Amino acid sequence: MNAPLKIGILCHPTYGGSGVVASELALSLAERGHTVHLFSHEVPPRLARSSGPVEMHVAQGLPYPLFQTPPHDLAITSRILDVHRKVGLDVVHAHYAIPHAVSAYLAREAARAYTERPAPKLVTTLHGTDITLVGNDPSYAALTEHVLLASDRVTTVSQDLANRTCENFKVLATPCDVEVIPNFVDLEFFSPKQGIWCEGPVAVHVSNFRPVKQVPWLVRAFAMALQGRDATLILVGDGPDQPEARQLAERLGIQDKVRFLGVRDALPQLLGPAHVYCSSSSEESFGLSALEAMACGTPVVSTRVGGVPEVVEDGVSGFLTELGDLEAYADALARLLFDPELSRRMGAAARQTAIDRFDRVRVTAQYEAMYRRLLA
Ligand code: GMT
Repeated sequence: MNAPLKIGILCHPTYGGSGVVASELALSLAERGHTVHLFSHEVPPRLARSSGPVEMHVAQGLPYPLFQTPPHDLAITSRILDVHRKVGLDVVHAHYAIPHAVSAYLAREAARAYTERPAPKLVTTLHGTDITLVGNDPSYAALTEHVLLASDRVTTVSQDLANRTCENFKVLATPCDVEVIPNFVDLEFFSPKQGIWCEGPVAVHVSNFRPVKQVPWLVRAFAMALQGRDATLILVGDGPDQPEARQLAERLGIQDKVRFLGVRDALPQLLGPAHVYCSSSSEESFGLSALEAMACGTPVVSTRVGGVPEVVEDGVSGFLTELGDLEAYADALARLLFDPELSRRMGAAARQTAIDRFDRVRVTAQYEAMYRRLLA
């Protein structure tokens, strides 16, 4: 039998997908008997709602008048070193390259230089905007490239993101040495459920309302899909584009049909009873919220971008439409909103896809196998 591992995981403590995946992975690895330490500058919400045996290290750094904000990425590095010196980590696994791959890289280098234990292996998992918008920006690109090259393993959450990583960072591309390990879902927590409180057809969307999610565009498409019929669009989450989406709903005269719920944890109760989940992003490396909806038995309408086609099968578990094609998107939305039998059938196929390809237990085993290969 394989000995349990000591694993350190770094992530952003947000409702964003990378923090969710990292927290769920930490819990799932702990369930398999490993000792897991999670490092962040706050407790991630997905960890907070669980009672799992993951040791949380909140590292914020000392506030000091010289700093605009305390450099918590350095505090995280320092905390990893403390833990490594005490218990000896086998692996440090950074989620989202900036700044976590850098924090983890510094910790590994310091462990190599100063501690008597073998240094931990460094794994970096890329989630999307960390290399498509942030890590490839000239202000970070050189360092991102360096830490990707220096990682013992780089993984991405979709094949599309692996391709884009190797296009953006050519040093990784001879041949492209990036492993694809897809995102996953807890099939017990995200399962078909009742619980919605509004009458009639329901479309639901969950996001951080950043421009890349195109929420105002979604409100426009929903208005177009209605054509005088009754339905509700439930918007879960919050972020910079929320005021614009709200104003647009008012301008289009559908403010009573668009409900802004803010950030919520009761996602299965909101996703499960909906007739359709809508994703309208201009870019999406995977689409974790869409997968969570699918696991709840809800079909998806999405723009055909990034890794989404690796998750949603057009015509089977939902519909994919070309980016910018408002009419096609509105049409797909209307088909699922106003045809309960189609929504039920595609929803069942969506749940089956989640079971067959994105089961949390199976994907966690893939991560564990990768750690063991590095340590062998
Ligand atoms: O950019 C975001 O939407 C948040 C970001 C994150 O890292 O928190 O999400 C990315 O990672 C998720 C988890 O792997 C993926 O499901 C999302 O598709 C991806 N977002 C984008 O690529 C825009």
